[in-house]
Amino acid sequence: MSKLIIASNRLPIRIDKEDNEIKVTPSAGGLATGLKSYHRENDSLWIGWPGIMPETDKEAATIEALLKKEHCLPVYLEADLVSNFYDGFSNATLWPLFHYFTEFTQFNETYWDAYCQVNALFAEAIIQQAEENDTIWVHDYQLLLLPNMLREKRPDLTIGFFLHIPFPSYEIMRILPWREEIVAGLLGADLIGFHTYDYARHFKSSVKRLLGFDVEFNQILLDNRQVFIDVFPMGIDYKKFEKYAQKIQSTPIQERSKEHQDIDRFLMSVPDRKLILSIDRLDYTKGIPQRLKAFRYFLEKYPEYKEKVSLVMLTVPSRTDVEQYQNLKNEVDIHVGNINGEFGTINWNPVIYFYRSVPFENLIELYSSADVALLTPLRDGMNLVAKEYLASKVNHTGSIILSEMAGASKELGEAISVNPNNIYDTAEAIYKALTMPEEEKKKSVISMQKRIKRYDVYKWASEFMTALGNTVEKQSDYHARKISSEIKSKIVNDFAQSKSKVFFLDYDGTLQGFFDDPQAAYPDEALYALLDDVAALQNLHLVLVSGRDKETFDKWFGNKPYTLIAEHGAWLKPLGEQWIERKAVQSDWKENIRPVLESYVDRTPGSLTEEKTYSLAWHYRKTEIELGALRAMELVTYISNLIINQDLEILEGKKVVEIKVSGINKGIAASEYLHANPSEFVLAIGDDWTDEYLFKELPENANTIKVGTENSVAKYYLNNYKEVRTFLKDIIAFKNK
Ligand code: GDG
Repeated sequence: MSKLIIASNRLPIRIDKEDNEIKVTPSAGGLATGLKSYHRENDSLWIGWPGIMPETDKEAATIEALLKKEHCLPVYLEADLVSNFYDGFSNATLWPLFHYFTEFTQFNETYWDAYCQVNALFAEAIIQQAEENDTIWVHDYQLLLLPNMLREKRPDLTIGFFLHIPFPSYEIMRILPWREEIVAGLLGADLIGFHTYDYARHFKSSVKRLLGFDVEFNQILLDNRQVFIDVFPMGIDYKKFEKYAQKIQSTPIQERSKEHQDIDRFLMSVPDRKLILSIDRLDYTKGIPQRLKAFRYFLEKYPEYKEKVSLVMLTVPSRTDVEQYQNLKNEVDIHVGNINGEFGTINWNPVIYFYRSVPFENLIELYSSADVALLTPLRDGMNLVAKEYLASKVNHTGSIILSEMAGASKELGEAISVNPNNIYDTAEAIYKALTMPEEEKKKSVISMQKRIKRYDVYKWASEFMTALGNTVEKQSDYHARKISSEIKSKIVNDFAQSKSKVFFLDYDGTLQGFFDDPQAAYPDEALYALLDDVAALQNLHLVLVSGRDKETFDKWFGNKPYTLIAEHGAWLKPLGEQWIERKAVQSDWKENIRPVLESYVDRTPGSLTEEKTYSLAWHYRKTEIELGALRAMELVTYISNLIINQDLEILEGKKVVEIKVSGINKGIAASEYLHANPSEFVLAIGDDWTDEYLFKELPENANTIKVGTENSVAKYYLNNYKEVRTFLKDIIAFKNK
């Protein structure tokens, strides 16, 4: 049975050395907290950096034994590497950039080299452990190159990737000097998951713009496989929080922990005293100074809350070696000092500030005691604290103020939503949360709880794994039909044994690649030579069947010994004869359509029209990608209304919309040809939607081949026009044997 290997920068436990003693502590942070429950239940192997480099073999053995108990395996990193990879490229380049802090983003070759090196070390460690067809689940921004490194070495593996932080808009992503490498690194995965639809949308936009791959809904069509993109908002171990909160609720006050009794005493010492809670790593993305400014403004505007409200701010030390984090710490210290100095009294500190992490039990005590959770990150992939706070509210009390920039805000629609940069609105939100009627609070807490209880971390992980399994099934259908050496021998054998043969070959995308200007895609010398060799095969007819206009086709192939079918079948040039018009129709319809297409050219820079005998086409290959697709959709709707009751139809090809006389398509043309020239062996190759007509109309025993990875009725697949050329060469070579 295949196993699951989880790979993330940090392991769920952290190894430290204190007074020569090896110590194990649970890792803080969203990923570790969320995923460790799933790991425990699913007998997976977790590979990551334990946070320490052993000094002796004995020490390494101790560390590995401790990790093994937790089903973990270490990737050791030298101190230099940690500094350039972790503090450097991960936290001083990717982290600020992906959270839209371009002013903090550092570009440094040494950081980049270390990042590549560490990703390669992870790939090596995984490959050593992975057996055939195992599943690898890679996590987060520290390992963006890993999926493709694994894919290159081990194509048999099923690879999933989940990004825990936002994926930024293309306008931000394009700033990065290594943007193409990063996006290509991720595309090694079979499935890439994000917390929200916006992040997925941004990623697809970068794929299209940076690497030029086509994206169809949630699939990216690479040359040789598909990558699936989907949204999986991460959940928490809901029951664990709920259970623990219930336990403390039912514990009599005098039996509670010392810390909890301190909180109780503090709240009870003044009637109707309220506690606002905020918990985050001390990180500039979390909006801590803005939050403090908002709280200060609240105290100024609503002086009646003096001595009645305190903000308990738990900030967990994080990335303390990075300069911005040290600066932030100083800034927060100053804000807290100022507020407490200005508003505090002998009996009251407006801000109760902790710069440390607390044990899980104390965390739940804080969640259960707080009247309001004030969570105002400037950007946050998800924000699990919001969900944990709600899960701990077993009495359905409390309210939550949540930044609209946190991924969690998409699911927690009943929270009081704020723009964290607007300190005045945030102050008003605090007032609203404190004065909201109990019934209203209860209603919104219950409805949010229902949602996050259902979609907890187990559901999140299992939905991801199910989706990953499904992508593999979809890929395997494609791979089964991909022309292998066995399929190729079968086709070549049939070919050799047949007395009469015909090849129907599409041109653009099948024999030649795409160019921005369609006229630039003329046949190169190698292609002419190849087609001549094909046409010279005994008992074989070569038919080129294309949507191209007959003039271009005539110029390129008019004197060649091939049959030509142009304009999707409107024109036929049998071998050695003149062009024949297959259907006589009037062309006055063009007068109505042409101005419409011209207006689309004016409004869509980069697009152009093309006129053929039976059709008018609007090409948008060179336009801004989304604008072109949007205009194409508009154009199709508009023209559909114009051509009602006319003998016309619309074809949507690759980056082209074509309006043409109906009853003409490549399939009808090819089957008429076959009727007049019956053949034992039929081969048809095409890449486009319009070639599907060809595949459908041909007899059952025809060898139909789709170029590309989109769904097709064709029997087989090849990846691109280069593979088509090689395939044709192989047939010729066989004959020469
Ligand atoms: C990243 C993304 C995304 C905090 N203080 C203590 C403590 N914690 C635990 C909380 C929570 C976790 O740390 C923090 O998770 P967040 O989601 O809020 O934020 P990040 O660490 O930045 O996580 C984030 C997440 O990945 C998951 O995909 O949501 O957007 O930035 O679980 O409970 N735990 C203990 N003591 C503390 O003092 N025990």
